[in-house]
Formats: sequence, structure tokens, C-alpha cells
Amino acid sequence: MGVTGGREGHEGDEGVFDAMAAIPDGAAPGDQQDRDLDAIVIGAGFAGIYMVYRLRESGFAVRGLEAGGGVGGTWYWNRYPGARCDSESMYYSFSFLPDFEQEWPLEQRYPTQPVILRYLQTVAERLDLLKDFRFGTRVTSVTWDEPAARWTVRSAGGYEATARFLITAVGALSAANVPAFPGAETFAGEQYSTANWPHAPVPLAGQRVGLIGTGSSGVQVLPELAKEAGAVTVFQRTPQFVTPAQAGPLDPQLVAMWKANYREIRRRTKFTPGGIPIPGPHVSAFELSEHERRARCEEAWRRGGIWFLDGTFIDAVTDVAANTVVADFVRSKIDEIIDDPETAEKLKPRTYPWGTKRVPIGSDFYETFNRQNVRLVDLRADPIEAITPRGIRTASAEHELDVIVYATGFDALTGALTRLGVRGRGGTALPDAWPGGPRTYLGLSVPAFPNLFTITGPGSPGVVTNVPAAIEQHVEWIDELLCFARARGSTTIEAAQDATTEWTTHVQDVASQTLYASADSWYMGANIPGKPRVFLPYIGGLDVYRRKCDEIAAAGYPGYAFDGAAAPALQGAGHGAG
Ligand code: N01
Repeated sequence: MGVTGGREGHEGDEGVFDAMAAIPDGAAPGDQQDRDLDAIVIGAGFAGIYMVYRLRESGFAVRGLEAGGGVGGTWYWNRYPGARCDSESMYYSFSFLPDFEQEWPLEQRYPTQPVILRYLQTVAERLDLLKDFRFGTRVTSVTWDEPAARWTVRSAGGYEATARFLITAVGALSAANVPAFPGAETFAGEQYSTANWPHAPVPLAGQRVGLIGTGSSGVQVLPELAKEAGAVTVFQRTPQFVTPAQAGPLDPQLVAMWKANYREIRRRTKFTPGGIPIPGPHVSAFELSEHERRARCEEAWRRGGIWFLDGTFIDAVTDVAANTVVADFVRSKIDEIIDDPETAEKLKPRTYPWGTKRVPIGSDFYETFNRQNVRLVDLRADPIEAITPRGIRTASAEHELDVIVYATGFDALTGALTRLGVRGRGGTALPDAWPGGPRTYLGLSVPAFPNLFTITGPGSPGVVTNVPAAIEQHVEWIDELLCFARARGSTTIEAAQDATTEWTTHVQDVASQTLYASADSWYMGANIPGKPRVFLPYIGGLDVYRRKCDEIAAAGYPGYAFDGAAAPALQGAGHGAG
């Protein structure tokens, strides 16, 4: 059987059961055609919701298009048991709704998927945005019409619209990657992807479940699967440095204090590298004695989550020796937690520096391997050969299963964009414009694709920050740029080649000052066979990025051409890389 889920199949997603086909495209509100739009926004997650709202409030005729049956984006699709956000509740929300942030209850340290989905639904209703979206509409083609200087957008179900501007709000981690294991279609049981989890509860009681993948999704789903299933076999390709979330209810006094100071905290958030205003480490591993280093790691581990990721040493991801201190500490924790030394050994990462693959934040992940009903298969020693009708066959054995869960990640940052079927000037397809990896100006614009803006696109800091914070910056900046173009009567806005080269080079230069490039990670595109190996997000910091974008706006948008003419070089900003 194919992989069952709640998502419409993408082109090229053969075998993915298309439960969304049950929502006939065109049955969604709105006509089959929209001809007079100023802007189309694709996606209804945090980014799409805010972008549609901003443009509508700025007086643009805007339509949001969304493949799903409602708002939520990532949180609409990733409804697997245990799904929750790694950012803490008080940060993981919009900052532009001061009244609503006072009302919205903050109960758990980390918001769960149902809570975030309800939050986004409530925001969309409050802002009266549902009427501005067309749901059940999967965009399959986006074409630049040169004579009209407009985008034409078509959906799988025959909807067609044109607009002056097109803004993608499709998420950086939304194009699911389900590897094509030979024989997968012969499996007699059920197959699910965490990125595409069914809306109805999945019956797991007493079932023999195989879990492939131990990234953030696998780390979150495993403890929940193990509680319910008869047995779980975890198929691990690369061990991870999992950080404890230290999840739990929020102290009401902390929440009250937080809400009293929310405005000031939001203001500070805008000028932090990661979109979360916690103090950085400010100390090198080498300024401390061995005892002090250990104590520092212990304290950061006790606090958990981001406090461990950002709380050890200032050189933890730039210096190999400092990195090894943190890596050794996590390996020692694995030894402490895991009862069986052989399992502990298999779970210890040894092939890449700590932090250079996105660090999963988990609750009872390592502890779950002490359960009698959980087994670990090390795919490096014992690779998957095929999926059979009865289960998964590795080099050493056939593992009999009733259910297979794929937690195998995403075609990050570029996948959701290239799957839209975007063609720019001269009919150039977006993947053809990026043969050596994505090239963008500020992560927002691509030469030869005028009037197209990509929220949290490649070259943006989005995925290495508290994502809503980056989204708000992008949305506000794009809205201001469109207002600027309207005020000067411009029809097209297009990124210049030289500014794009400069920004793209800068993105790689900043990454090369760290250890990130040494890991096979989705940051590097290494999880997708054939994908060019470049660092995809911008890790110079959201604060630095914001300042750069502000400078560019203040200088009249150098790096862009308006109606084919370069923006006048006002004093101030350079072309992007700073
Ligand atoms: O995906 P991943 P994810 N055979 O790519 C394995 C965000 N997120 O969905 O490491 C066998 O991290 C792969 O192995 P390897 C977050 O940014 C956030 O878990 O490539 N195994 C790996 O173990 C996160 O980083 C939240 O060797 C295969 C796993 O599948 C990002 O999304 C929650 C394989 C994929 O891990 C992606 O996380 C969830 C194959 N052919 C996700 N192919 C929160 O905020 C892949 N794997 C909480």
C-alpha cells in the first residue's frame, strides 16, 4: 500500500495517497478564475496569513491559495503524535497582535501541534482572513506573462488567476521527502509519513511499527509510538545529538510577568540573532577549566531546549575542539541514560560535529530505548535492502511489521518552491535558474523572476531562527517594497544579477566560518540525492539581516530594478552582503 496521509500528492510524489483529492479543487470558496488581482500569496501558514493580511490592509487586491483544507501550513500537515514546536510558547506567535497576545493562554513551555493550529485558526478568524483564501487549491504552475507583466497561476483542479505580484509562503520544510525504497508498494500493512499524517487517529495499539528516521520528527514521534504500539523498531541511519526539551506546564507567575512585559520583549526579539531574546554564551570553551566546562554543559542541559543549543560556548559551532567538548558531553549523557551499552554506542553520533545537523529537541527520546518494546537497527551496519509484503528487509534480517512510519524529512528550502512549477522570463524554470544551488537576493527575490517574492526562501535566515520572527520581518519588508513600487508607479520589481551574486556569496561565506559544511544535513541539501551541496539558509543572524534589509529599503532598494531600470543609488546601503 502507498503512504497514507492528509496531503495532496505533489508532482513526482508517486505512491503518496492523495486524501486531499476528497476536497475537489474548485469546491473551495471563490470562482474558478481571478483576473484582477494585485497579488497572490501561496500558502496559509504563519507566512501566508500575515502576508495576505498586510497586503489587504495596504489596499492591494490579494488572494491566498492553499492546498490544505484550512489554515496552518506545517501545523496543518504535521499532525503526528508528539508534534510540538521547539520554540517556547511565548515566542512562537505573531508580535503584531498586542491585544490578542494578552488573551491567548500560554499553558505549556512548548506549544503542541493542536494548540498552534488553533492559534492560527483563531488569528485567521479574528482578522477575517478566511474569505481571502481559497483552500483545497494546489498550485501546479506559475508562469510569468511577459507582455502583461503579470503572473498566471494554475491549480491542479483548473483554477486560474493572474496577479501583478506573487508571494510564496510555502514553508521551508514542507516538501516531504519519502525515499523510494524498493518494494514499498508491496507492503501489506499501512505506511504513514510524519509530514503528512492523517487527520483521523491512527490505530496503533498492539501493532508492530517500524520507524524510519531519527531527525526532529522521528525524535518526537518515537516516545508516543512506543507508548501505544506493541513493538517499535527504529531504523536509524545517522545518530543525532538530541537535546532534552525539559517540557512541562508554564508557571502562571512567569506567564503573568511575561504578559506584563510582552511589548518590550517583542521589541528586543527583533534585534536578536535567533529571534529569541535569551542571553548568548559569551564565553569560549577555552576560557574555562574542564570542571567549569562540564558544569556549564550540565546547567544548559538542565534548562533544556534552546538554552542548551545556545547556552554552552560561543565557539561551539566554529571551533572543532570547543565543539568536541559539547559532543562528548552529549555522548556521556547517552551513556548515563541508556541501560544497554550496545544500544548506547549505536545512538552516539561520531561522524559530524555537534550542532551541524539541526539538533532535535526531544522528550524521553533516549529513555524510550530502555523500553522492552523498542529496538534499534543501525542502518550503517545493517542497511535497508527492500520493503517486503511483511516488513523491512535489512542486510541481516527481515523485520516483520504492521505499520511503517517515515520520518524522513523534507526537500528543504527549495523543494516547495521548485514543485510549484514556476517559470520566469523566457519560460525559464526555477530549477534551471539554480543549477549550482539557489541564487537569491536576500532570500527574497530571484533575477529573471520579476515580482516574485519568497518568504523564508533559500538565503533567508528563517529556518535557523524562531520562524515567526523571521516571517514577520520578511512580510513587512515585502509589503513596504510593494507600496514603494506602487507609489512610484512601477510595474515590475526585479533583483539584479550582481546584487544576487553578492548576497549568495555572502550566505556561503558566513556559513564557511562555521563547522556546518562538514555535516550531511538538510541545511546543505545533502539529504536529497542529486541536490547541489550548498548551505541553504543565512546564518549571519536575524538581527544583522534585518539591519541590512532596513538599510536597503532606506536607500531606495539598491539591488533591484524597477521597470527594468536599476534603482537609483541613494547614499547608504551596499548591495546586500555586509
Ligand atoms: O527530518 P530530518 P525531520 N534511509 O531531515 C533519515 C523541522 N522540524 O522531519 O540523518 C534511512 O531532520 C535521516 O537520516 P540521515 C526541523 O527544522 C521541527 O525529522 O539523513 N533514513 C534522518 O534521520 C527539522 O530539522 C520540529 O542519515 C533516512 C531522518 O530520516 C526539520 O523540520 C519538528 C533516509 C530525517 O530527518 C526536519 O526534521 C519536526 C533513507 N533513505 C521537524 N532518508 C519542531 O519544531 C532520510 N532518512 C519540533
